[in-house]
Amino acid sequence: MKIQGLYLVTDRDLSLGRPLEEVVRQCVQGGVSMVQLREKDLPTRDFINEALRIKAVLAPTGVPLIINDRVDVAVAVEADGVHVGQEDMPYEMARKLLGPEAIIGLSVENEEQVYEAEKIDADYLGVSPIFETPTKTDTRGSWGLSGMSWVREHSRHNLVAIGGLNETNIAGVVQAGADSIAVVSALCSAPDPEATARKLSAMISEARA
Ligand code: TZP
Ligand code: MG
Repeated sequence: MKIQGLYLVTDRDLSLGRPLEEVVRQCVQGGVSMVQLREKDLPTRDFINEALRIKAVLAPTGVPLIINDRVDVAVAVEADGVHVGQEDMPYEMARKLLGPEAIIGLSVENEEQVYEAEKIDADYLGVSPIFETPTKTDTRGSWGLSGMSWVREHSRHNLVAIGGLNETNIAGVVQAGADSIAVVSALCSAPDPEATARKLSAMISEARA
C-alpha cells in the first residue's frame, strides 16, 4: 500500500478546546489522507470510546484510522492499523494480532533502526523527529533534511516524516524523500484546520511534482 500526502496525528491538549472529532472532520475535509489517534494518558475505556467516535467520523470518508502504540485498542475497535515505536510491541507480534491487511507503521530514530527495519514488511516508517519540537520532548537528536535524504537512500519503505513540520518547511522534507508528512500542532492548533490542511496538502503535491 502506498502511503502519501498529509497525515494528521492527534493531540487533544493542542486542539484549542475543540472536540477532537470536529478537528478531525475539518482536517479530512481539507484533504488529510490518514489519521492517527495518539493518546498518551487516557484510561483504556476512554481511549476506546474516543477511537469509536473518530472511527465513525472517518468511516464515510475512507480515510484510515491508525491507533498510536496500543495494538489492543486497534484490535478492539477494528481500526485500520497501528503505529508502534521502538519500545512498543514488536512489529511481527502486532502483525500477527492485526492480520495481513492492517497498516502498521514503525518509528525509526537512528540509522541502525532503519537497517533493522529493512527486514520487516512495515507499511511505512515514521522518520522521527525531523526537527526538534515542543510537542514531543523525549527525543534524542533529530534527522534534519540530510537525515531524511539518508533514510530515503537506505530504506525500501514508505516514509512518513514527523516532527516540527509546517508550511515553512514541508516542501524541503518532501524533496528530501518523504512520501507523507505527519503533523500534530500545525493542524490541531490551527485556527482553521480545514484551510490549513488544504494548504499543506497542496504544498506536498506541488513539492512532489
Ligand atoms: N513523534 C515524533 S515528533 C512527534 C511525534 C509524535 C510530535 C510532532 O509534533 P509537531 O507538533 O507536528 O511538531
Ligand atoms: Mg509509541
